[in-house]
Amino acid sequence: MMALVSVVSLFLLAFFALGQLGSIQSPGRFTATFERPEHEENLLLSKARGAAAGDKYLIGVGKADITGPVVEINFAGYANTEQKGTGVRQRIYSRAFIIGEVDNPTNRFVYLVLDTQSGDTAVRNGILEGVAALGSGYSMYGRSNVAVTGTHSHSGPGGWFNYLLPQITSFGFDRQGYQAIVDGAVLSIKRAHESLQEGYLDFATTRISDANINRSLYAYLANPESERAQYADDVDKTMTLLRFKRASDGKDIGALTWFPVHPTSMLGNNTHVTGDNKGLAAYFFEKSVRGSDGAADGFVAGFSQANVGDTSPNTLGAWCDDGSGQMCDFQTSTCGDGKSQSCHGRGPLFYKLDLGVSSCVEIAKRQFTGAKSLYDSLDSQATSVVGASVRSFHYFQDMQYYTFPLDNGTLVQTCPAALGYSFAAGTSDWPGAFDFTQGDSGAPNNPLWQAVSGLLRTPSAQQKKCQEPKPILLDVGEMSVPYAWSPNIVDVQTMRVGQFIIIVSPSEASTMAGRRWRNAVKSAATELSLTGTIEPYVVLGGPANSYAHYVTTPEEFRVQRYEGASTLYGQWELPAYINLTLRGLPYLAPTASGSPPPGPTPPDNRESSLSFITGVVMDNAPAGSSFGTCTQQPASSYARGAVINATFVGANPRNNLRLEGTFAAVEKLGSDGRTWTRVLSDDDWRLVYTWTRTNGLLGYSEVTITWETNEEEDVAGTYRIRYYGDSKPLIGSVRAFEGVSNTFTLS
Ligand SMILES: *[C@@H]1O[C@H](CO)[C@@H](O)[C@H](O)[C@H]1NC(C)=O
Ligand SMILES: *[C@@H]1O[C@H](CO)[C@@H](O)[C@H](O)[C@H]1NC(C)=O
Ligand SMILES: *[C@@H]1O[C@H](CO)[C@@H](O)[C@H](O)[C@H]1NC(C)=O
Ligand SMILES: *[C@@H]1O[C@H](CO)[C@@H](O)[C@H](O)[C@H]1NC(C)=O
Ligand SMILES: CC(=O)N[C@H]1CO[C@H](CO)[C@@H](O)[C@@H]1O
Repeated sequence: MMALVSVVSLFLLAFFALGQLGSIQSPGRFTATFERPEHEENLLLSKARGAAAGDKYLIGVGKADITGPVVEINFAGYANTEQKGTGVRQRIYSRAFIIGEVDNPTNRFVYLVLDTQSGDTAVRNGILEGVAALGSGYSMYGRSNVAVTGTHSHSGPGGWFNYLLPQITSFGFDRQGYQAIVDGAVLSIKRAHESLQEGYLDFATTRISDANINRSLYAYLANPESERAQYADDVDKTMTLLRFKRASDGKDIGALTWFPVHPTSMLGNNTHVTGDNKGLAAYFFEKSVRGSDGAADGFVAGFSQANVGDTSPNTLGAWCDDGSGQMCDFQTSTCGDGKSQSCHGRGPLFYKLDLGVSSCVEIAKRQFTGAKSLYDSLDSQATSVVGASVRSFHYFQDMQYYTFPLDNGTLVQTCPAALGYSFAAGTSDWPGAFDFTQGDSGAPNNPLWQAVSGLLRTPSAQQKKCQEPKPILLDVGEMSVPYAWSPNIVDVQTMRVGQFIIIVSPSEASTMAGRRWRNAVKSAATELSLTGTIEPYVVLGGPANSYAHYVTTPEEFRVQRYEGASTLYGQWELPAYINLTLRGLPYLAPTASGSPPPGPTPPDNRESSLSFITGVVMDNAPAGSSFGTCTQQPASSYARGAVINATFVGANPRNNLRLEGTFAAVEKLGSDGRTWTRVLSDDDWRLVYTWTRTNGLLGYSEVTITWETNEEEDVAGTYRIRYYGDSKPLIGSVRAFEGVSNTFTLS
């Protein structure tokens, strides 16, 4: 127990990473059904008909701000307690896509894409309650037909998770950030609902070769050779784009894409909120079609995550930053010292030592460029969505000892959730801060961890056996004191419009796990004639609805790298997920009505969660100044390409999140010499807001607004920088204020 406790504290610093202890076993026999490999799908689609003119659906899109506290709260994703927000580079959003039958309002679904680490049970419950509170006009939306997916961004505030384990690095539950996500998601659904109109859907695919690589190739190679031989790549390179086109004037109202790549371009030492490569790709896309003839005002682009598990945006591979000039060890992702700490994945522009910003722009551009050129050629190559029916199903499944047959008839079981040893090491996308094989050099100063670390338990004999060959580090599925640490109950959900089927996964599926799952759904859908005589097309989105870590193939599981160690429910998790999805598929038949039994309700920890997150005490302006006073003015002139700073007497941005608004703005002087127009806001990647507490005792702080200008996007002119803040006195209510810099010219 003691040894376990000291080992276990290290997981705090490494949440989503690569394995440390590889154990090789010969791959088991492959059992899932195969269908057409990816490259053949492309051939098939390229032969398809021209755009639109499929069946008519009710379609709607909406987008809303979900940016929680941008300072002082730990970021979700890397599970690094040190990584706390200091500002915002780009606001984060919920994007809602609604698809329904024209005549029957109950046959409709909502697919949400949140710029967050994942979906979540607490957040999902909040969203469902919020939508219900909108009134009877919204009664068709509920548990069955709302999918809450996250892009898996690693660069936004955490603290909103339902379960204890991912709350630990944020010192517990943060209601403010939770509420921001819930309210924004509800608003995005409301906007999508209000925009519902008749329209058409079509889809196509493209190959994006240079935006992802496999960060766990060693595990991937454990899959049978005959299976691997069916695919040209060791990660999926296919992006699928689904277009929403309104019937009234043929304009596009939205595009929804699926492509697998970890949004870990922004590194574990970045402290500015962004949507990482997916959020930025969406920003580029929406900007590029805004004001164009083909797109409606309010066009929304969603960049949804796919089988992301073993993918990395660090396309130059994983290298040892120890002066050796070597790549990390292929099997263990360690360096010469046998540890993972100096092993870092390198993004395409890693040599720019800017916390991943440049690589993030590059990986976002690669996804955006692929999506945009596909979008521009849809009229000549898209497949129309046909088959007027829309269906979805959802039920909860307890994964503790779920017994089911493999394809060869052998009965197997899944297990209560547990994380293996390799979970603690981190991945080459961001290694653990300590090497756990060294033992802990001192538990981080974390009040929540101090409160709960004594509650760790050793796994039961049944659990140990069930999880083999995973050596259990954290027996989270058997720990429910003071409340559940990790989900044992998962959401099983799938949606269908015409021949287009969306698997909604609570776990990050590895490349091959995603392929097997899609293939199995495709053959079962064909067998059940779910899509009539039209060939089904299947995508997988997630992590959604809850966060159930990873799902690998059984062969990859046996290797126990990070992804296998994070496959919570044991080696048969993937075949179980496939079994559970197939169980629900009959509910997607055009003639089907009703839903499967709802299953057991997962615990809702919103009221019971611990929190050691302290609030804002007070803000003060130093003598001789007031809030918003510009203390460091920009120079009087700059050439485009310059970085422009203005610093103000500030206050804590947690006093008011300014949702749908902005903390920072660049204003441009009009040709009349009098009127100012806002040209950049928190929405824009190149305008950065940084908050620094300069004196905690007296409540002083400062805000620096940084404009990274460039030749391509900025025009010459006269500008000024504006800061919007809100201060909190020790006693009394929060007050809004503004500050503005001197004017300056850009040429
Ligand atoms: C069925 O497949 C599993 C997994 O490959 C294997 O462990 C089991 O022995 C097989 N059972 C039979 C009866 O072949
Ligand atoms: C952030 O981490 C990267 C990767 O280790 C490193 O190259 C960079 O210097 C770090 N930046 C800062 C500001 O610490
Ligand atoms: C899934 O498992 C159940 C047992 O839990 C079994 O009855 C059913 O046939 C399986 N379904 C498929 C499609 O394998
Ligand atoms: C601008 O401000 C940022 C944030 O405080 C700082 O990191 C950067 O060094 C400043 N740049 C210049 C050119 O002053
Ligand atoms: C981490 C790793 O080994 N990644 C490899 C994934 O596959 C590509 C080729 O497809 C290699 O170039 C990468 O090095």
